[in-house]
Amino acid sequence: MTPPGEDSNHVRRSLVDWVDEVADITRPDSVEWCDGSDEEFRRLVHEMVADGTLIELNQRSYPNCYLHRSDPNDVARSEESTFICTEKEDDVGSTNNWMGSGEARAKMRALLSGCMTGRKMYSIPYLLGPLDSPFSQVGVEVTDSPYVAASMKIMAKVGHVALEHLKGNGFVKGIHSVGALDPRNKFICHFPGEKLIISMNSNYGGNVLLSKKCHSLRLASVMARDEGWLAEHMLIIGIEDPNGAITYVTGAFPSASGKTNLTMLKPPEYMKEWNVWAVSDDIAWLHLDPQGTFRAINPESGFFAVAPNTSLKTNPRIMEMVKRNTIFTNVALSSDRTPWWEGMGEHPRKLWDWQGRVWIGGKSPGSAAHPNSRFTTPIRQYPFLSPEYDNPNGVPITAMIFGGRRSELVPLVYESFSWEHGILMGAMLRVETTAAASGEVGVLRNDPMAMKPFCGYNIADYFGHWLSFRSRSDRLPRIFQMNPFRLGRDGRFLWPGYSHNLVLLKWIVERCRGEAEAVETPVGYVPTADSLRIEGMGVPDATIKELLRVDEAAWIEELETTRLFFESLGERFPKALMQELDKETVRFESMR
Ligand code: GTP
Ligand code: SPV
Ligand code: MN
Repeated sequence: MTPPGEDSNHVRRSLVDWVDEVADITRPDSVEWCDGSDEEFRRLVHEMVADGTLIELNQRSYPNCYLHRSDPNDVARSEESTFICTEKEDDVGSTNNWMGSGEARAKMRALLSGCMTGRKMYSIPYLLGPLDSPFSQVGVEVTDSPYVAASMKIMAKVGHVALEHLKGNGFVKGIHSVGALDPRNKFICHFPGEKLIISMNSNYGGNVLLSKKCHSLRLASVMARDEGWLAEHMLIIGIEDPNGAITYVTGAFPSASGKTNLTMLKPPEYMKEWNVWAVSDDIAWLHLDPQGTFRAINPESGFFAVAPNTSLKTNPRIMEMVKRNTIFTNVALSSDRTPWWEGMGEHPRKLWDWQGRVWIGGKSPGSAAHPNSRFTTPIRQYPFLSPEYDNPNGVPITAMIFGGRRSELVPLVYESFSWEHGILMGAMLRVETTAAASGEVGVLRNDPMAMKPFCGYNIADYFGHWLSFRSRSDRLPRIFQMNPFRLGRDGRFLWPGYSHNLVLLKWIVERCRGEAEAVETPVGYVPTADSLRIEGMGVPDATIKELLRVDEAAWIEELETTRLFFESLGERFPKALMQELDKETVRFESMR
């Protein structure tokens, strides 16, 4: 693509000027404008196969699929290197890392100076969201990584289409350089005031596909606060019942906690007459329509999702989808040049693990695929993509679900009493950490609304923003929580999960219609065992009862822990939310 040089449109002009400015600082040998075409993708891939950046997979069984191996020290998002850069620390709050914007600018400028010398700089204009949607946004990412350039073609609408959608409100600017992959100088800096992202010394998706978490969540959440909408770490699905009626719901679960799998759920045998249509597997932008209904769009055009434990058993729809046009990162490679990961099935006799070490006969020590190995696939090729995916106005949301990995305590599924109580449910989310971010796995931590790593401003203000919708609408979605991750005494999952999660979705849909039965408990409306039971489901009644149990003593402790967390958020924490917590505490006390 030639740079849109002669263009008279001043916004396009300023985009080109900005790219020139970055090139003046970073000093690449050349600048290439990406047009997002298949031809360009083939060329990028060809170059990367030639220099070993990508490995071509078996083109008969995996056409147009490639394997990328990252640096072993650069395999997940790195929260300790992620900063929100503003003037005042209080603007970002205690759940974010803060850097003064002046200091950050100086630091980044020094790191960027000449960092692309000897390399090509790719300039990638991208559009997030449907064509001609009032909610879509334009960004431009410049990067010296061809892996990022190729992946961005999958994740966003790249090229002319972005320039055509440039409007008066400008565009988000992103600068990425792999630098020397120096971990001590790894920074992912966000400047909400300038709609600017600078990412240095990483080449891992979540740190470098800047359209994703950096733009669509951290910067967009700030815009959403200022403009009265929501940018959330949420899947969006349409649940079709046997009569063909479709109910749209969103679900906020933390990283590596089941969003993609719920989005691409294949109904089990005993619910064959139902279906789940995918709108988004990771991010939702939600705007109130004039009637007060939240309408959700997916800003993304591709999936960047977890590989391990995906199998024909757990999720055949994903297995089928990733068989073409997919870039795998850090999975293992079988001797027939097909990808392999833990949980896929039988361990191949010979394989190369994610670091390229060969193992023959028997299991590789450690894991063959990295626990956070992922694949990038265009959303268009998913056969059950909702026809409403392209709707410029988004889909109307009836319910929102919060969830996360919680081996104990949290019931399988239940409903909040009100919008405010639902916000409490989301704000209270305390879940086990996963391999999606560097650091220890399985540690309980607060991850309110699954946005701990992604909210670009003070989380106390964020709760206030959620509460503010009450006065703007009387058609707010119902709020639920689900937890398919409870463990039994034997350390195994009590609930079979995956396709069986449709049982929970059915209950949620029926609750919204005033149909399914529930019992009132201090934490919300919990299903009766009967209301979840379906002929053929094969989960023993005793297990369902255990999964629905509200453990009074453990919940009271949870509320106390939550109170400490809320108090740690300081003066800006909304009183109305503390009152919701008080009310829940009183509900338990009055039971005694
Ligand atoms: P991000 O892309 O990091 O935001 O993650 P995600 O929320 O989309 O998670 P994903 O669906 O990719 O699932 C992460 C891991 O959890 C994978 O290994 C899945 O196989 C596993 N998983 C997903 N759903 C279930 C479930 O219902 N039960 C169990 N036991 N595991 C699940
Ligand atoms: C997550 O970690 O929540 C992801 C993957 O969706 S990443 O894009 O790396 O953040
Ligand atoms: Mn995610």
